[in-house]
Amino acid sequence: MDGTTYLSDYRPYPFTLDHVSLTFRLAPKATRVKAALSLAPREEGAPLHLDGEELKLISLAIDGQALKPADYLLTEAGLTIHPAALPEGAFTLETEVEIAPEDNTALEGLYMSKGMYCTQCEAEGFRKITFYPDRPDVMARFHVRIEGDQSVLLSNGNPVGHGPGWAEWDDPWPKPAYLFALVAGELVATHGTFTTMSGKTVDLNIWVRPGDEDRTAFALGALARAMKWDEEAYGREYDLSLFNLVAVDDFNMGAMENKGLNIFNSKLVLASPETATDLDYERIEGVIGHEYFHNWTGDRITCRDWFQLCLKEGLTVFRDQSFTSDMRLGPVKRIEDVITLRGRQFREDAGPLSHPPRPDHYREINNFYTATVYEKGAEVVGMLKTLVGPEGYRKALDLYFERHDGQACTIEDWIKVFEDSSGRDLSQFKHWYTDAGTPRLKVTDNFKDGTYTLEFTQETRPTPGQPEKPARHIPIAVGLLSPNGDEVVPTTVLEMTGDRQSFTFTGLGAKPVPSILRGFSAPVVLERETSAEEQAFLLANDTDPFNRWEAGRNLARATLTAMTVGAEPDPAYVEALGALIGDESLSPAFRALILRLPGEDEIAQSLFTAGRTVDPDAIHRARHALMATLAERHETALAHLFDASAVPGPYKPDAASAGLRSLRLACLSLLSLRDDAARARALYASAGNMTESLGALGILVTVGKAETELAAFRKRWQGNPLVMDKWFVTQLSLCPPDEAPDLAARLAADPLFDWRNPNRFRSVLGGLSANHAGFHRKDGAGYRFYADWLIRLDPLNPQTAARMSTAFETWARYDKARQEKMRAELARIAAQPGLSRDLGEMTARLLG
Ligand code: 0A1
Ligand code: ZN
Repeated sequence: MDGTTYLSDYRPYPFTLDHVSLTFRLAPKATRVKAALSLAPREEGAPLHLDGEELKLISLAIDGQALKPADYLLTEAGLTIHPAALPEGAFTLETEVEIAPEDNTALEGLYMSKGMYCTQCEAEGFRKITFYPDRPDVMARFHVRIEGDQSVLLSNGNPVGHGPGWAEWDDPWPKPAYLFALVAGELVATHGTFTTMSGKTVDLNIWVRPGDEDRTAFALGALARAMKWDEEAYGREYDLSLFNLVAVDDFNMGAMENKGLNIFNSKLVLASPETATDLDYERIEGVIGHEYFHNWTGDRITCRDWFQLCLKEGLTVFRDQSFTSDMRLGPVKRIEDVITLRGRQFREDAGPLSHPPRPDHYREINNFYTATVYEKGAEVVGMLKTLVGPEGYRKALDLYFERHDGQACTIEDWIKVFEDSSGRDLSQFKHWYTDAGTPRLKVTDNFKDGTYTLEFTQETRPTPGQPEKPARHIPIAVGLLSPNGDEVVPTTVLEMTGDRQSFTFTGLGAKPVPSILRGFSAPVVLERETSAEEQAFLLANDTDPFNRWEAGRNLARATLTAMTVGAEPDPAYVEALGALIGDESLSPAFRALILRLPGEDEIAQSLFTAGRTVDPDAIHRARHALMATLAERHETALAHLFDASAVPGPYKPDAASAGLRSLRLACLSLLSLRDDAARARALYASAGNMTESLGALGILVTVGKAETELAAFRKRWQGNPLVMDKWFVTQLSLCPPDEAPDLAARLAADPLFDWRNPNRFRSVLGGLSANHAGFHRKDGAGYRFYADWLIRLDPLNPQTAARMSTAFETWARYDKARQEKMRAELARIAAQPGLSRDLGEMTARLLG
């Protein structure tokens, strides 16, 4: 395909770049950027190519001598200097360009957000700032001078001087350009310090716009906890004496790990009990951890090229998941992570966008910041840890840091570290990185004369461009329970390497009940013909919390899928759930998870995987009917639990309090089907925190009784855009499906819907697509609305438009009529004149 980049085409850059000196003279419409690059050729006679887009070239010189037009070629993609115009040996290239941050609506490169200057350079945004070898394997030391009249002027590394209207920064650590950052604005800091394990003091600053500073305390604490955790869990110490973190309101993604100057979407920094939910608090801590952990896994050791993205992202997600697991409740965190993995990555892997964690070609790299690279990438790291054990893992990581510090690495380097430190051959394991698709693991069992046999077969369906699927190396954690509920074989990791493989357990008195894939030890779909009684037994008795929850989930999924074609709710499930509601030995957070039914998209996904009809309306009705049955059957117990799980005292975001609130709201969502939403209305009226306000509001929306509360919420929070995002999402995602497309159109006309802001845009479009039956309304109104807005956003912000287009990735699941409507919208987008490369690549792949 035209404009495609291939992994196999990788060549090292033919020059070394030791040092960069940048001077910015800031102005909204005409910022001047001067750059001096100290370069030296690594091979004879190579032309010097520098990336550069949307730059107005003002001047160009080598060693102080201006270049003549015949010395270079300037194109839309960059600047190439002919070899004949280059001196022998080392030289300094000086450029000056002009850019217009105020006109930068793509939010990539240097742009403005509410009057403040900020940058986003990953993956290829630096080339919109200056001419440069914008590739991660070129690592240089940066010196930055900023001239501007803002009170705060920040860049990476250490401050080396400042005066009225200027500041200079020096970053001692060589880094690729994607980690460059600059911020200038009227900002205020919440300040703290952290003493590292070797006794060094680090200054910590959380920078926000004036007025937001009372919502920064949690972020500051989270940063200090992350720093401490990385020392304890990985032996990694921070390596500068200053760590700046800035919140911006206009940001395409969650946050960015720029060296010493992290830039965050403000929704992942700002939190107070009145404005943030428990989930927001958990995410803020997790993302602050994530970006901080990148300092070692991303910044000190970076990626050779963008195909290796999961080298930093998979590992760093794995690290942030472990951090949250240690800060909160480990088993609950694991269940949440698997719900996300299945909801996003399995869905991606089952459709036209399926790709390996390490892809081998792309048109637009920004389209590969995916659930597969991030979440599946993290699962692959988790499997490596399972295979070599916790000590083997630590040994491997120690070797990784020792061997590769300061380098730009590949997945091959990473695997080699595990091979060298463990002595194992991981060549088959590597398929997890290079092959797309979710393996399906079938299992049958047999018991004879005290010997129990588990037989597994694995199969991965073809994915785009990869028809052949060699067997994967799969760690399968298994435990066996005796019929009376005792564990007779504790967790054992079986290693499957063949297409079909058996494992035996001897000396058993009776046929055991197997608990397979404990802790979700591999990202596969487990297929096992099993009875509802056996799942209920595991739900009651399994010692592995993940599989205990999984048994409940299997029961719920099975009964829901049967109900979509007219079956009654399975009593085995309804009764088993009743037993758990009141089980005080289980944590409230865990019980809350068990009480929450699988979402409609998850049910659709499992029907599709099983080759069955996916009818969004039938799924919606089935889910509602099952909730009504549970509510009726367990009303008394739920009411009791609702009363008993009120959290006394002022709001605290800790895991235990959050677990109680989550359980209480799970009870409330069922009880509201019995009490005409009286309890929900009362809770909304009395709630002193956003978790309960929003939880109650969502329940009222679900039962169609939220009019007064929605109006009151809007009135109270209209001045706080981050809170208003919740208002948009909640009503759209939870309203009766028939109403969703029309409501979306109404909300898009609300003056508070500032569609150019990515958070706002996502709140309305994401809210609609989260309403499964609403988005898929038969008449196609949901699809049309959604496509209209992608078309509108694309010329301004292609990256966000392209990301949001994944709402269409599931078209193959649905009936012919819906398929045709979805594809027609994709074709309509694809046919837009001037469509961006981002959205163009997405629609082409989505259409297949
Ligand atoms: N590296 C960041 C996320 C990020 C990725 C791409 C971006 O623009 C295309 C922006 C941010 C992280 O993993 O947090
Ligand atoms: Zn990351």
